Amino acid sequence: MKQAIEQVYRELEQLKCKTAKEVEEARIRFLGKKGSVTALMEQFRSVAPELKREFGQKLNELKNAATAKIEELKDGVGAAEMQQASGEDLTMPGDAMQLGSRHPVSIVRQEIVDIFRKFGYDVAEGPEIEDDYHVFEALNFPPNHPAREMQDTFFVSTGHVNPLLLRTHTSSVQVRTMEKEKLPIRVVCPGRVFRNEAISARAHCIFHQVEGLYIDKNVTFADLKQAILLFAREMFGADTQIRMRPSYFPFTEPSAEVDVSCNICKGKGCNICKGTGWLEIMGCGMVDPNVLRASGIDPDVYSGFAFGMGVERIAMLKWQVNDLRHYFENDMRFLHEFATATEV
Ligand code: 2U9
Repeated sequence: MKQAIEQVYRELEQLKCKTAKEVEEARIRFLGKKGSVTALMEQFRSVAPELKREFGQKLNELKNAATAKIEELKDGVGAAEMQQASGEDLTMPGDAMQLGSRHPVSIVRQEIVDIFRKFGYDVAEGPEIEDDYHVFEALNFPPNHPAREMQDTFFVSTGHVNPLLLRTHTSSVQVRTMEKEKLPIRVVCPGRVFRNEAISARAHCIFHQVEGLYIDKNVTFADLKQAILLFAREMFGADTQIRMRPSYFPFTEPSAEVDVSCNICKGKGCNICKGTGWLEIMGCGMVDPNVLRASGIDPDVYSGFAFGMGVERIAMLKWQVNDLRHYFENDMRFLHEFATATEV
C-alpha cells in the first residue's frame, strides 16, 4: 500500500492540464468513485489493525494533496482559458488604485471651524436656497440695495414679496439661529454661497464662507478684536498681528475689514502682500441694532459681534494659490498637491 500511495503522489506531481475538461477528467481519475485515491481508501479496510493509524494518516494526506492539486489546476486553466478568450494576460498585476484626498477648501474650512469650536462656538448650517427675508430683509439691507438686483443675485423665483434666491452669504443661517435658539448665542456657519459674478482669477459665482456670530449681554468691540486676534494667531502663527480698517456693511455698525501681518515677508513687504506687509482676511463688526430687533432680540439688553470670511481667500493665502479657478476645476494634479502622506 505504501508503494501504491507513493505511485499516486508521483502521478499527481507530473499531472498537467490545458483545459477545464482535462482537469475534470483528472479529478475523476484520482478522486472519482473509481479513482485511484478512492480505491486506496477502500483498501484501507483490509489493513492490519496495528497499521491502521499510520496508513489512515497517510491516506488523508494523499486525499488532501490530490484535492489541492485539482483546485490549483482548475485556477490555472480558468485564467488561461479566459486569457485566451480576451487576449489579455490576467496574471499581470492590476493597476494601483489612487486614493482620493480632501479638497483644499474642505481642509481650510475645517481648520477655521475647529479653531472656533475650540473657543466654544457651536456650528450651524442652513439652506442654500433661501428667501429674501433671511438673506436681505432681516439683515437691514435697504429695499434698493444693489445685492437685491437680478444682476448680483441668482433668483429662483421672483414676482412676490419674499422671493426665493441662492443665498449670497451664510448670514441667513445666523438669522435662523437667532430666531430659534436661546441667548447667549455663539455660532459659526460654514457653507456655499452664490453671487452673479463673472468668473475670473479673483472672483467666482460660487464660493465658501465661514461666518460667526456672538450675542450676549455686554459684548463689546474689544471682545471682537480679541476673538479675531486669537483666531488669526491660531490660523496663521503665534506672531501674527492684526489691524482693522473702518468699513461699511448693512448688518454691522461699526464695521471693519481685518488684515493680518504678511507671514511670508514678516511685514516687510513682498509681492504676495503687494508691498504693504498686510493681507486682508475678513470683515467684521458689531451687530446692527436693527438686525437684533428684526429677530426679536432687545438691543438695549443684548449686543453682539459678527464676522465673515471667504474660505477660498484664506486657502489662497495659506498656499499662495494665485487663481481662484483652480479650486473649482478639479484638476487631479492640483488636488493631489494637498494630499497628506497617509492619503498618497
Ligand atoms: C448677522 C449679523 C451680522 C457677518 C459679517 C462680514 C462682516 C464680511 C465678507 C467677507 C468676505 C463676505 O466672503 S466675503 O465676501 N463678510 O465682511 N460678514 S460681518 O455679519 C453678520 C451676519 C449675521 C445676523
